[in-house]
Amino acid sequence: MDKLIITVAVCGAEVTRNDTPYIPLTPEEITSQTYEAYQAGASIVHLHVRDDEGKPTQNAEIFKKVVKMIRERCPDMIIQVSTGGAVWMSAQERLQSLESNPDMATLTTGTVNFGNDVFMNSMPMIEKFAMIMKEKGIMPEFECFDMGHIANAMQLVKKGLVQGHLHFDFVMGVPGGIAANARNLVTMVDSLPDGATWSVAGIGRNEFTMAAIAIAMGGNVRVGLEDNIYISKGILARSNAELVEKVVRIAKELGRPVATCQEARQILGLRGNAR
Ligand code: KMH
Ligand code: ZN
Repeated sequence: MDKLIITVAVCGAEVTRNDTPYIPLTPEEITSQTYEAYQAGASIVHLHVRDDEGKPTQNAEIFKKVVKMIRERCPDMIIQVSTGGAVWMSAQERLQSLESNPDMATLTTGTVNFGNDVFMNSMPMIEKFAMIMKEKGIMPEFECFDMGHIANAMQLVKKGLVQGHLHFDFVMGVPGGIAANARNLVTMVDSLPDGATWSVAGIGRNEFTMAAIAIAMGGNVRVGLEDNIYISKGILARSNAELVEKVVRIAKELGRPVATCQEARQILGLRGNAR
């Protein structure tokens, strides 16, 4: 088994201060919580940013500013920007984050109900996103909210729109997406091509159970306040680092070493240094 890659999804687009006072919103807060999570063992940051009012935005200048601030404090951390943004954003708006010169970016490979909303990702949109990432040399992480999204990702590979190492993130437990359980995870993992790597983002109360299953199976883990705001039942996590620390403890108990940023870069086939 490879060492465990931990991704921290620091703030996302949906969580507000009404949900938890600990959600980082400003560039300084996002950077400082990313730094703490990096020190705790996260090697990838899955990045969204917020505007002056704390609302989600894909504004290129804000992304550039936060990417620069994170690189200064976490020089070798893998920065993965979101191209998912928020459900109401246009494709053009979502693509702006790619201007911040990240190491990686998310590429959601299918449409999914998202609670009462729809997270729209038509095939032409997905192909356009993949083409732009390829042109810019940004490695995609396929975000799969359901089984069919894996097949769509493989269509991109077949068309030559994605080349090199393939890395998937299974987002499990979104209302409208695939349910978070071991049987579904095994089915998803079984349908991956040889050599691909994967992680799991268990949403809400599924975060740590799915993390434990993924660690035992040789996969990787995403945690963070974007996905889950509780450290244990009814108790708010006080920071992203606290969530990462819990994954590190579970991994230690299960005998799975945690990857450094350099090791994570090697496993994912990324260049050794930040861009
Ligand atoms: N906020 C969700 C609608 C991604 O970052 O690529 C989409 C999302 C996925 O968070
Ligand atoms: Zn996201």
